[in-house]
Amino acid sequence: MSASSVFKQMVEERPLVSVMAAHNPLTARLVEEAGFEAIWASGFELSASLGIPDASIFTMTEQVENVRNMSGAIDIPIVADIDTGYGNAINVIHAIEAIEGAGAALAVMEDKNFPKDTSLLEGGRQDLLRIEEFQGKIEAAVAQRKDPDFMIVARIEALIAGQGQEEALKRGHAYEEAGADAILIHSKSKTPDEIVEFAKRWDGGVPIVIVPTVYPQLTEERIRELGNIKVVIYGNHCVRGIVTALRDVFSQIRADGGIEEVDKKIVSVEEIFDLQNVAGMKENEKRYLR
Ligand code: SPV
Ligand code: MG
Repeated sequence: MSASSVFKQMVEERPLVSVMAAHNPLTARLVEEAGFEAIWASGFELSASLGIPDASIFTMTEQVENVRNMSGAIDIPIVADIDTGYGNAINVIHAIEAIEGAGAALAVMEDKNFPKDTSLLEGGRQDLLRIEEFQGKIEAAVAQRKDPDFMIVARIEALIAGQGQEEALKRGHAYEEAGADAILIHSKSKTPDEIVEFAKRWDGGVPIVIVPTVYPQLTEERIRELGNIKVVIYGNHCVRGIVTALRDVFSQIRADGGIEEVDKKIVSVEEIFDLQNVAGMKENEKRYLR
């Protein structure tokens, strides 16, 4: 079964699919090891890992390469964040061909103008695309995919842009009509109320995807109770976890003036060997090195 079919089947059969961000093969392996069902190839995390803002600065090629590297390292599906599709519908055609070819199982595309600004930034530029133009981009993506199970997720930024529930619902219906297989409704409201209201009012036929970064009170148990939210994406907990852990370890080494104490609490070098699949290399050495 293709990665696209695996993901689509999970959405259809499980109460909720839990997806965690990653931005390179090592972090993708840790996501898989923790038991998440898929990887979120997050544009925010890729940007952060490059030390730049998440504002359409890294290129399509960089995200395609990132997805290709991760897909070679893990067996769970990859949900590719393709931002705005890197331009208009013509750019989307190339983006879908490249990202599917790199091993992504599905793609999420947002209805903002290119170049976009990141969604959770206070005072960020949140210009929405005209509905008809985004419908054209969805239709281009649907026509371009090779695997019919490669889901095209249309991401609605109306709540992020402060345009309200009516606009968000209208866009959801328009995007479903254009062929989207799911909608992602994003919110930067500090409470889950806005998302809960959207989910209750959503009467379309396709499932909902959410990214509860700023309303973490909405647990998986509560999401499942809502019924029509089928995918939860933890958008940036990989890079935030790394920064938290590294600040702790690095400051302790500086404070202690050495690594003796820290050595007792960080993973061993052998655990890194495992994550590098050194054992696989050693087997190959036995077979092929003569
Ligand atoms: C990402 O992780 O790249 C996202 C989610 O698109 S957010 O940063 O919340 O917009
Ligand atoms: Mg993103």
